[in-house]
Amino acid sequence: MLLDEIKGVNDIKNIDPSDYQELAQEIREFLIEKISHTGGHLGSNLGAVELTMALHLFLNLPDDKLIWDVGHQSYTHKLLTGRKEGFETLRKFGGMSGFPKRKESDCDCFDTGHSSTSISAGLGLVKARDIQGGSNTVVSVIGDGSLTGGMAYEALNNAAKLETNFIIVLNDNNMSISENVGGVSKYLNNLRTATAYLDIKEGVYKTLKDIPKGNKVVEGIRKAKSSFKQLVVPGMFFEDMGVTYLGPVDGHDIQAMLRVFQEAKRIRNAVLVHVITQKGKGFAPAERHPARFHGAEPFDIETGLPSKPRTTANYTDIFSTVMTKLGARDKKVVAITAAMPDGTGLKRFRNMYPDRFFDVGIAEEHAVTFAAGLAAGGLKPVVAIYSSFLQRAYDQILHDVCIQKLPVVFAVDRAGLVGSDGETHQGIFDLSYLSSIPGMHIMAPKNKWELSDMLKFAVAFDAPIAIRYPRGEAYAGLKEYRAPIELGKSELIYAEGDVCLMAVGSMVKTAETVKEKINAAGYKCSLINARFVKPIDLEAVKWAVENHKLVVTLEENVASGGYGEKVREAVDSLQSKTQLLTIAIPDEYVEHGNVDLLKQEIGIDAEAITDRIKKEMES
Ligand SMILES: Cc1ncc(C[n+]2csc(CCOP(=O)(O)OP(=O)(O)O)c2C)c(N)n1
Repeated sequence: MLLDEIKGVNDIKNIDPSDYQELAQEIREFLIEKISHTGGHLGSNLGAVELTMALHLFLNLPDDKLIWDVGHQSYTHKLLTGRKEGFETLRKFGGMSGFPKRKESDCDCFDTGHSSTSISAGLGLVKARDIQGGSNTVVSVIGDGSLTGGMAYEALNNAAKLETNFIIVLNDNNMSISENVGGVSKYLNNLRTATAYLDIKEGVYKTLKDIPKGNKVVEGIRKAKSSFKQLVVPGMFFEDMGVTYLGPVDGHDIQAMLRVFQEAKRIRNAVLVHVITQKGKGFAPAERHPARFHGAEPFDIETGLPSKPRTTANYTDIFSTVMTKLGARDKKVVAITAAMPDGTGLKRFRNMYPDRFFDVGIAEEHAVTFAAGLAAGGLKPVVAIYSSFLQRAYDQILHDVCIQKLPVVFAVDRAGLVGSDGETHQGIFDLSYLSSIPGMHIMAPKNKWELSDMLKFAVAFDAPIAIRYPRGEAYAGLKEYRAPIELGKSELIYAEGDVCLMAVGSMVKTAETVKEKINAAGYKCSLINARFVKPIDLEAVKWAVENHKLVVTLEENVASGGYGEKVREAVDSLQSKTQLLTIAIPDEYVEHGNVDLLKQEIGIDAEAITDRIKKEMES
């Protein structure tokens, strides 16, 4: 096995070039086998095998710096930097992360997870190099999907002033998670078909480089802005900005990429190398269904089907169904996603009402202000964005939606712990950041019926409102508790005494188990489903403190700025002596791992909560 010869960084340089193809094949087989057990970002990684090999052959890590945008495609990079054993524990608690982590290797020079950051970070590393007199090479690798994110253009705009080398590799597989969308995608499509030009250009450059001072002439040609060039040079958009464009080059041809990278390294400004790859390459099911294999659950290698087929509906399914019903009922209902039609469940809405569906690309900030515009124009926009990605749009929510009190509905999916994607993807801050914005309203459903009721309530509501719901199976318990949703009103589920649990969303289910355990320990236990985190139900808080010895708030959000803090404030204002216990996620970043394990680890599982309550009651 060639792969066995790679024990650490730069070992790939000892492999004979005639064996590169075989090594690529071994890497693909290795990744398919491992990810079939652990789950992970298969498609993006299979597409980037040769690109990563070429970059490792070209660069001298860790002195040179390699930044992976999003970072979900960094598995081959991990393999080539001595982390083969880590794949046994990929994305598991305490194991290897699915994303680059500085704490994991000195070859991971910058942590990523959210898209479109790599050019900014790379430019920072370039400037740090230049100011300190360094000479290392800096490469940022960004996908065509990630190039739809506004931050990438802010960085390109800034990089255009550069007078030293900075290489940006555009890994273009024509796909985001789903089909890439919009003008950028269209533009790249045109460039892809311009391969004939590259052949001419390469030929001319080769000849020029062989003559004395030929390199200078090559540079001169690159910088020239003749009208002829305007007509024939692909990548004019980048070139006009001041970023040299090279390509397109076949991203599965290592030698071709090495030639272009060497050429790119000589250029004394920012240079974009356009590399064409195929998502899922080498595994037929992933080639056929790139969206399904973007982030795959464990699967059967023979069939490509999930090892554990899903039998129950998750919250996204419920959201998806209710959105189609609301779309049928009211022509003013429109839906917006930032490059996640599959993940958010809006694909069905898109299929049924294509004119009222908008995939804006990986552009959460734009998605929110665009929704504000739609609302100002008289429509009822529902923006579905994962909790952690919505963090990006804080100012747009405040400045464009809430100050103007526009009726935008935020469907905040993946709220709470998400598991194997780790720190960057945990949705544990939304209650804090959303509730700090005046004019925002926030709900969280206890079960699948309540999500449906809340969504209907939200669409009829005439002000900014968010519904946060978690990843995974939609709770089907407590079906009989379905009192109509009323603004700022919680729902009393059990009224007993001693301990009162006030739980938000997903924690209502946990609270039911806690209640059983508390009852078994000889205490009475009431349970309130908070429903609203903003505004909170002050009457319910009053009832809780007046009728119990201990009030316990439970939420899957960090403690700082969360529901518990709001209840504490309310209790303080009542000047009550009732004890208060806050169950929340500690103010820390929670790493990757199975969600149940993570909950145990941070003490928000039923066992740990019960123990804490018992201690409080005994004290
Ligand atoms: C801010 C943000 N929004 C959404 C996502 C979810 N996401 C992860 S990868 C991805 C698509 C990236 O496409 P591309 O850059 O072309 O990489 P590919 O997977 O095709 O290699 C998206 C939307 C994210 N990581 N960050």
